[in-house]
Amino acid sequence: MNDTLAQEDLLGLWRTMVRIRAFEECVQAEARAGRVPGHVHLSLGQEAVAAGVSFHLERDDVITTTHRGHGHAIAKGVDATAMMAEILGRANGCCGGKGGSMHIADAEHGLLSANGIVGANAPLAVGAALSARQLGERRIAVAWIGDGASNQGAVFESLNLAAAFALPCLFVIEDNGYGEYTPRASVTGTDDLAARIRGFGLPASHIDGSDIFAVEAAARTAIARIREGEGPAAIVAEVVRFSGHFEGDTQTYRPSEEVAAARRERDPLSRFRRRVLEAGWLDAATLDAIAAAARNEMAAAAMAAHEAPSPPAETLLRDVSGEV
Ligand SMILES: Cc1ncc(C[n+]2csc(CCOP(=O)(O)OP(=O)(O)O)c2C)c(N)n1
Ligand SMILES: [Mg+2]
Repeated sequence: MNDTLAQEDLLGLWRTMVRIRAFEECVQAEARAGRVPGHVHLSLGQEAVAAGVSFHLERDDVITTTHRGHGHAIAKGVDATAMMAEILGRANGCCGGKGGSMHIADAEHGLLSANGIVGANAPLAVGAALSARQLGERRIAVAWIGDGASNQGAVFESLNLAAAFALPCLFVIEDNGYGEYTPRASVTGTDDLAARIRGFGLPASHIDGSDIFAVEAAARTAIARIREGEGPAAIVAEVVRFSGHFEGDTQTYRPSEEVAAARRERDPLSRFRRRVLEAGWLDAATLDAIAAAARNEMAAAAMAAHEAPSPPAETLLRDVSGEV
């Protein structure tokens, strides 16, 4: 136990991180075997941000996420088996197998949508925050944003309106240093994304997103402020994307040592494990058992998806705009 987190909290953070890691390693294997229709974008290496922020979210809170949103969805409570079926295009997927990785939605667990249009989910979160305010409901909205997306006009407008209207909205910028194959520094006028956000009139912290304790603490402060009705807040979390932009990306634009070093030094799971074992907060056998259970859960999810049917052809035009 540390000063602020009980043992069950620490176990919960670990469980969320290893479930995300196991889920995405399974998706990676499925993609490599050619069983995933379309692209998948993995968040391997970024798990601590999803787990640490979502630790402070409640079921009624809502999120909008990006093309790289599996971890955000799992951490928010979306069923991993339904997500796996969705990614593999099965009828029992959480969107009937017709949305796939980039369009996962599950309103019951507060995932309004993933989004393939970079930056487009930010105004949706602001709209959800405005509706919570107008309806007098306590929920908050979270916009997950990449460093590339943080240069989009739609994101600037979202930050501005959230600040102007003091809306209950959290912006989480996961700065993994790349937008597709382009280094952030080559297309961004400042290295200090948090300072740029503060210019819109909301507080923004800048943290090491590989350290779940830093993420948890920043989220605690930001979300407490939002729930108190004091307006929006932002967190800029520096992370390393272990995988390519999409699964199959050959990453020729990036030195291989960059990823190898990050896996050695900035793996959020190894860092957590080292810290809690050194401090004597948790024991290795418990951590290993939780990780093994997560791997079994995700292997079973993949197996179940393999056995499930594809959506029937007659449902092709159902659930889409202009439904027939
Ligand atoms: C409006 C728009 N422009 C461009 C693209 C192509 N695109 C897909 S992902 C991506 C990079 C996004 O980078 P970032 O926001 O940093 O997220 P990351 O992939 O690093 O998680 C781009 C440019 C798109 N999908 N939508
Ligand atoms: Mg990025």
